[in-house]
Amino acid sequence: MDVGRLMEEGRRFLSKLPRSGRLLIVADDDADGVLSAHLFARYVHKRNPYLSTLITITQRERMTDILAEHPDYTPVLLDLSPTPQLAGYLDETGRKAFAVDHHPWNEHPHTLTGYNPHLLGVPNASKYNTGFLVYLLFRNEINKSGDLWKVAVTSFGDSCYDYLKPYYYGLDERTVELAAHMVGSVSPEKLPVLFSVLEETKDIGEFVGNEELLRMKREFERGLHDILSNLDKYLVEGGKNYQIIVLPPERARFKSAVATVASKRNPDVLFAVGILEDGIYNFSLRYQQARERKVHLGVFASNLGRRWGTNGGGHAPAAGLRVPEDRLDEFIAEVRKLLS
Ligand SMILES: [Mn+2]
Repeated sequence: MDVGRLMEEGRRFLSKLPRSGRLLIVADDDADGVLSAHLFARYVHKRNPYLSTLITITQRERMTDILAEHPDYTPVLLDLSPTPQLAGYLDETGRKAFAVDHHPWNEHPHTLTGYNPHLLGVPNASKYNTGFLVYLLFRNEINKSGDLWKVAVTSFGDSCYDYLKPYYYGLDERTVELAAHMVGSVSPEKLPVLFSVLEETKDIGEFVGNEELLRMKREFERGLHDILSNLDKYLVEGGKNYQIIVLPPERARFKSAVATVASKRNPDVLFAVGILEDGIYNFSLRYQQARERKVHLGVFASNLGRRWGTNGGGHAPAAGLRVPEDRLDEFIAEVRKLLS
């Protein structure tokens, strides 16, 4: 069974981690990344008390800079697939790194030890989200400490929740959803608040009752609603089955939520929602009908990222892609071609 194979591979992965020294946990800035970072740091430390951990939440294209800024740490990437830049950096420096991830990998530098179901050829590998993989690594300790609800929350937005439900038997689904939205609403500068709440709460009931996090969630929802009800204002180009939307930089934190919600409301439309920063459009791509239409946004994004020397990648229905400002028309033409 696939989960059995993943557990076995997880044991091998853990045995390769250093027993002492400093770990730099670099995690994606979404609910799966943030909660995985919290769980990984907490349980790797319980297991190896001589390891110290530092958590950084970031975007994929910033990874290499962050590693270079912390030369004395062993990096552990969570929910982030290696970029060509990172592969070049690791190959050049020979620096050892680790990664727990469920995105398809196009790069695999030889000094990177990965724990990723895609590397094992497991079917539907993307659905074993990073939170679930971290759970497999530390499951005895997580079960004992009553932290299983955090694993459930990581998986909520990652389309594997239904599949993983038996593992979370007994949790109320609406409460898990609320907790996932609370995590997803925290702005980057407020992440320390979230991490301290996660350290201190003993169960999901206490977590969803946290007033400060609930206030952040309401604020986020107001902003999201405001954008979604004025989406035409941000439309750059649209056809019958695609919409290219560019939000102003001050709305950057709403980008992926706008893409996800808009595409769930219009499953037969491909949404590209981007922000222009430093001459590059950073797009979130979503297409609910990707699988039925035999479209893989992750492959699409990774090919274009390679062509333009930027970054792209992800899953079939959800991916990220950086498009140089002067390639916007070419990008739109590629979207049309993909859907035709
Ligand atoms: Mn994920």
